[in-house]
This record gives sequence, structure tokens and C-alpha cells, in this order.
Amino acid sequence: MTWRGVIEEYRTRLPLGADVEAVTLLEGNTPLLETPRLAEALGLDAHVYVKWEGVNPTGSFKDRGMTVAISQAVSEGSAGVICASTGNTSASAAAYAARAGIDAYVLIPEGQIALGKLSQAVMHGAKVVAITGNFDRALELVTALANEDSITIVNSINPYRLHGQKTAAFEICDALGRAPDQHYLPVGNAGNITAYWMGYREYHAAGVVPTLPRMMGFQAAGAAPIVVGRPVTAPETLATAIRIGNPANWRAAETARDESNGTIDAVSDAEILDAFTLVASVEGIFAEPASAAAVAGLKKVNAANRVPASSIIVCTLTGHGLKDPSRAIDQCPPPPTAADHLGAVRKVLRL
Ligand code: AN7
Repeated sequence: MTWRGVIEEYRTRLPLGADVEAVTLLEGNTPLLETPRLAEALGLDAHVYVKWEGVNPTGSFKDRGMTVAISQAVSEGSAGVICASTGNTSASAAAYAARAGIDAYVLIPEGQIALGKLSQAVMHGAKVVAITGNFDRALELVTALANEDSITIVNSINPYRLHGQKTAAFEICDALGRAPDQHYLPVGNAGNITAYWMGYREYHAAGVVPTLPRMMGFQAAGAAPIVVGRPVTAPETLATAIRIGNPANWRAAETARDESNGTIDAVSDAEILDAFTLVASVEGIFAEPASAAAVAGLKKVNAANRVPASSIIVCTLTGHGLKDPSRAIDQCPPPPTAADHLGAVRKVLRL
């Protein structure tokens, strides 16, 4: 049967009234790919899979939550939605709002979001404001605006967002026939790690899977409030998607970590860039830098001998690398040029 989007596929496990119509772009049903060349490159004796979320309709995992949040908002008669964003949330909110025929308002930190993400929000007709402060300040302003006007906030403090995002955990269990042993993912505003843990717990409680994974979250070293134990006032990382100093779901993410006997740790920008390049070059999967934090985290945990042999590992690759092509090109030397004849081209290609 053809895929109907995460609401119709998992409606019985979502807190939506039967009368709520799905606003959908047929998100979800993303590939769970086994990545043996990546496992080998990391020196891992384990089954490594990636949940490739960059192939969602707007190129990130945010679509899973947005379909649920915007469907609910429309059913409540909301005329518009608002969010603060490091980029992907705004791209997704703008797309689903366009699909629903309602307004989208977006606050972004000026100069700190990848151009692809900004172009999506603009193309989908969102009203975008770039503010002088960072993401955390934008989220404070958005919260105030949503309270004063009757527009719905669609950041991950909106509970419907997390219910939508938990469907990725369902899909992984459905594909593997069990839960993984360890699940790695990047942590920014900490909604996704919270949502996955909710999804795994719900499947476990319903008897669909007999075990639960350890939740392994990774922040960028310059934006690692949960790791250092206090808000970071001036977060810095080249992985702009996770440049967040005071995550909205901080406590819930700590609960996911503690209940699952997992970890929330930090990886450096250099480690993130290494993983970014590695996944693209050995597996043909072009994920964005923030996504690579999960893989960098797996490498770090393995180096500390904390990945048991033969275990089943899943890394969520949260967003598509094409959102920020200049970051990728900066990683590579510019291509050599050649005159337009065979000899010259052969010489450059060493063929
Ligand atoms: C590619 O778009 O917060 O820990 O405003 O875009 O659930 O926040 C994006 C976050 C990981 C972190 N990977 O997820 C936003 C925003 C990518 C992201 C995260 C984000 P959360």
C-alpha cells in the first residue's frame, strides 16, 4: 500500500481527534540504511544503520512534527503559526503552513542560518524576520508573541511536534523488528531526543518491542549547555542547526538520557566536520553538519570501548547537506580546470 504520511500511518498512536484532517506532504517512511563502510571506517564491530531523515519533503526530520502540529492548529481554527528557528523548523513550518493555506511567521538569528533553509522559508511565503540576537532570544520573543496574539507556536515546546517526531522511532522498530541497542542523534533544542524516547517507550509499553535503546545525544562543544550543566549565553558552532545555548526540552532530554542509561556528550567542530565528510564519501549520504554530530558521537563512544560487539546501532541523520552547500564546498579544494580537449582532461584526471 502506498505511504499516507505519518498521521494516517500512526494515527492511533497520536493525540489527534478523529475529525482532525491531516495537512501532509507525505513525510516519513524514510530509509533505514545499513552502513557497513561507515562501520568499517569507524573501526566498529557492530551493525550500524542510519535513519536518513534528509529525504523528508523539506529535507529534515522537522516535517514529522510539523504535519501533526499544523494539522492540530488548523483544526483549532488558528490563522497562523510562528516559530524561532536555526533554519530547518522554519523551512518546515513555512511549507506546511503554505500547504494548509495559513500564515507562517519566522524569527531567525541574523546571518546564522544556512542559505538553503532561508530560501525555503521565503519561497513558501513565510513572513521572516532576522533578529540581532541568537536562537535562544528568538524563542523568547516568539513565545511572548504567541501568547499575545492568537497564533500557534510550532517550536518543539508545542507537544504535537514531539508526538509527530516520535514516529521515527516507530519506523525504526517496524523495520528492524526490534529496538536498536544504542541510538545516536544530535541535540540542539533537545526535542528530537525527547520524542524518540517517547516513541520507543510507547512501543515497549504496548509490547511491540521487548527492549529499549540507550539514547546517545551529542551537542557541539561550543553549544553544549546540557553537558556543562548551565545555559551557554554565546553558543558557537559551525553546525548552525544546533547553535543553541538554552534548549527548551532540556529537562526532558535529561530524563531520556537517565531513564535509558544513555549519555549526552559533546563533540568538537573538527570531529563534526570529519564525520560530515566521511558519511558523504563512504556511503553516498549527504547529510548536514549538525547531523554528523551523531556519527562523531558514535566514533567517540567507540573509542572509549563503549559499543558492545555485534550490537545494533542507529544514527539519525537529521537533515540534508544540500541545505548548506557552501559549507561542503569549503571542505574541498576547488576543482582543477582544463582546456576542452581529451589530452588535457586525461592529464588532470590521471586516466
Ligand atoms: C539538522 O530548526 O532547532 O534537538 O530551529 O535542524 O530536536 O532541536 C533545528 C534542530 C538536529 C537538533 N539536526 O534537534 C531549528 C532547530 C538538525 C536540526 C537538530 C536540528 P533538536
